[in-house]
Amino acid sequence: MANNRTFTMIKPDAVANGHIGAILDQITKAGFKIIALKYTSLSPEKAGEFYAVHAERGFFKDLVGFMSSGPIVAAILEKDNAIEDFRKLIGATDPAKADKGTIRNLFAKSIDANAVHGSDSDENAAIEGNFFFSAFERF
Ligand code: IDP
Repeated sequence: MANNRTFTMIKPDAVANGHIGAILDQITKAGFKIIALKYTSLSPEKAGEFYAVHAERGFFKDLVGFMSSGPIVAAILEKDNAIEDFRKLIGATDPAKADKGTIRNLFAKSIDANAVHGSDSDENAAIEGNFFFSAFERF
């Protein structure tokens, strides 16, 4: 099943700004099938664990603070070539550099509050999906 699933979060900024419906609409219109979906939140500890790969970066503390600042939506998505196609759909990390019409271009305001997460590899998609969903919660 490699190469056909990715994991996403709608981040606290986009949830707070009322963009859940519009973002899920963009995702499904782009051909992604929702395999698992959850409205939840991250404690600072859980956010630190999720982003552990960035622990040494200067922005880590702000990232953890931001990601635990309010509710998020977590989802597992399915589509051929899911990782690459989803990263194209969301656009560059910095919304100022994201292509027109991408989710970050449309809904994000800054590089830290950038509306959505998208896995960067098949391996991380599986790890991140398992972080949020038990075997009973995904199809
Ligand atoms: P990605 O989310 O586009 O894969 P990563 O480099 O994996 O980007 O960074 C993870 C998250 O960390 C980004 O989505 C963003 O929220 C935050 N981030 C990355 N670079 C910076 C930065 O230079 N300043 C503040 N936050 C950053």
